[in-house]
Formats: sequence, C-alpha cells, structure tokens
Amino acid sequence: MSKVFDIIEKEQNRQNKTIELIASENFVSEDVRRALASCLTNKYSEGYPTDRYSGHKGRYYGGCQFVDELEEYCCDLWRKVFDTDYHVNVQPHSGSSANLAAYMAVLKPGDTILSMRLSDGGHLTHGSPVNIVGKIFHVVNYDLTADGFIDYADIERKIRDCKPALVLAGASAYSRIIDFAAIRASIEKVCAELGDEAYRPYFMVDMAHIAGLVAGQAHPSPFGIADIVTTTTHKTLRGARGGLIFCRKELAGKIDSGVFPCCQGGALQHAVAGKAVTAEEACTPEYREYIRRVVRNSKAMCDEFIRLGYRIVTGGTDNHLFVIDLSETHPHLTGKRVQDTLDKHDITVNKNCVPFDKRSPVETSGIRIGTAAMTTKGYKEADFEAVARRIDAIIRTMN
Ligand code: DSN
Repeated sequence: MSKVFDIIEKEQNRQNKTIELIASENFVSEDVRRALASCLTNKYSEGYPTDRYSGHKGRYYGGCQFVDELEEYCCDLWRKVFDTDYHVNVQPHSGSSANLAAYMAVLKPGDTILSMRLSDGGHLTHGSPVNIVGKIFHVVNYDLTADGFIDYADIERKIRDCKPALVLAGASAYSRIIDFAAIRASIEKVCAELGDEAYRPYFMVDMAHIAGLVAGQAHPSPFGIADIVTTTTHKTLRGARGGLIFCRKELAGKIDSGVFPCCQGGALQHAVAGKAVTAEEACTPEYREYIRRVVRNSKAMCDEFIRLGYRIVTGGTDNHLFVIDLSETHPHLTGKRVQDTLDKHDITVNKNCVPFDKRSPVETSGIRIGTAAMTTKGYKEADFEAVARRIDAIIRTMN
C-alpha cells in the first residue's frame, strides 16, 4: 500500500484527538468526501456549460454532458443558498484564485485597490506586498479605530482621496459585523460629489470567513450591495475546499473570463461536485441551526476569556471567531509560543497579528480562535468555556 495512506491515517488520528480551534477549518460530511473522491477527477472540462449570461461558447472537450449538468446544478444551488440572482462562477480552485480572477476581470495592472491590511485582520490576497495582488496592483489600506473596529470614516476619506478602482471589504481575523451598506453609501456619496461619469469604483466583498453566517442569516448579506462577492466553501460553509465568485449579471462575461482562461485552466469537476453537496447541505434548516450554535459558542468562549482577564481585540465577537491580544496582559509571550505550546496539549490554534502589533507576522502578539469546527463535533457553550479555562491553565504555566 502507498505510504500516502499511512500519512493520511496519522492525520486522521490527529484530527480525531485534537481540539480544533483554527477559525478557517471545519469537518466535512461523508457525502462531501464521496463527491471529492469520485470519478469526476478524471474529466477535463475547460470552458463553461452554457453561454447563459457570459457569452461563452461551451466546453473545449467532448464528453462533458454530465459535468455540464453538474456545474449548472451547482450554480443554481449556490444562488439558492444566498437567495440571490447574481451570476456565479463555481470554478475557482480556492479563495485566493477567486480573488485574483475577480481583480483581473475588472481591473488593469496598476489600478488601486482599497482594502484592510493583513496585520489588521485582512488577507494576503487583499494586497499584501508579498502576494501577487500587491505586486500587480497599487494597494491602499484603510485603518482601524484604536479599539480595533473598522474605521468607516477612514474608508470614505480614502475613497475620496485615493479614488480606488475597487473597494474591498472582508477579513480573515475580524470579529465584528461588517457594515456593507455603510461602505456602499460612502461610495455613492463620493461618486455623487464627483459626478457619476468621472468616477465609479467596483465594490467587492470577500466573505470567505463569514459566508456560512451570511447563508444562515447570522450576518448581513452583501448581495444586492456589492458588485462582486467572493468566498471559499470550506470555512464556516463547512464544505469542499474551493472558491466561488458571484457578481451582478452585467459583469458575468468579465468574471468568467477572469477565471478561465485568464487565471485557471480546466475546472476541477470533483471539486465542483463537492461544492454542490456543500450547497445542498447549506440549504437545510439543520445547517442554519448549526450556524446559530457556532455564533453562540464563539460569544460564550470569548466571554470566558474576558472573565479570565484576557484582552480581546474589539472587546468581543459577533461572529465565529475572536482574536486574543496578549501584548498587554502577557507581554512576555508571543502568539507563536502559545500556538506551539497548545499544540503539545492537542489544542490547535493559529498565531495572529493584532492591530498595531509590534511583533512580526512570524512571532505575533495574538492568537485567533474559531468555533466552527468543534461546533460540528458537537461542542456546546459549556464545552467551549471549559476549553477556555484549559487554555488559560496552560498559558499560566508559560513564563
Ligand atoms: N488566511 C486563511 C485563514 O483565514 O486561515 C485563509 O486563507
């Protein structure tokens, strides 16, 4: 037997025994795994099944009748999950691919993107200088308030001053509701001041972290507000690893061309199948109840850390995650040391920069904690509170 299966078994054992608190991870259903491991991995399918919105002329390979049916079914399901009539492209291999394809679809190299910086809770693909996005485009970041909240006044100021071609909302480590409507209102206000013809940026939302909450109506929806919405399907959506791009219908041709042929070749139809099963599951009342529990558990665990004397960025959480800032309460500890020590106790977290962090992204002064994965495993509020106390007891032993 291949050595690979030994390694997979070791990883399965690790997943069985650890307390998984990485905010971007989850455990998929057996049906998702069956779809991912199916014969669809054998099939090439460059192109798209129809030219419904985008004008594309179909596939570049024969034998695509069943993957055509699958991809159309998958698109219909995702529109149902988010109750939207936006066009959707289900081919991006990941969230990073989805974001790059979206930028390439509507921007020119050198255009300005206005986004949250990585160290404030943004994402590599929102324009970090070490990512291709930061190398191709000019990136301006909006700031946080002293308490770590998004500074909406700064967004409006920077739209007016920098005239970005694209305004981006979304984060990987932000624990509060994002007010998409306020950002749209700022865009409209600045456009009206300048005159519509002169300037009109795209508004894109990367909802990768909170997509499950949007589907479960536990976070305001960006649909009807943003021009483009990207997401992954494996975080709070609890599904196959991959990306999606939604857009207003008039952008469909640009977005589809941005994915294929600009950024990707053949679609991964086993991944499309996994995403379709994910969407079927996300439409159920059980999923909605799951999301409600994820948020309840996150608030309960966060409150327990506050009770134990920890400082949480923004002072709390509205969603599935929160970031503990160790810089004042435990100045001798780095996020990296805490992550490594918790690993030894079978608790998995990730180190995370905190706003205005004086440490590098390798060391960091914080850790990010999420409740989506262990809620899938059946943890309730009391379980998460007990894990908070266990983490505190471990941290107390560190000097
Ligand atoms: N940055 C990853 C995370 O949130 O863990 C996702 O790409």
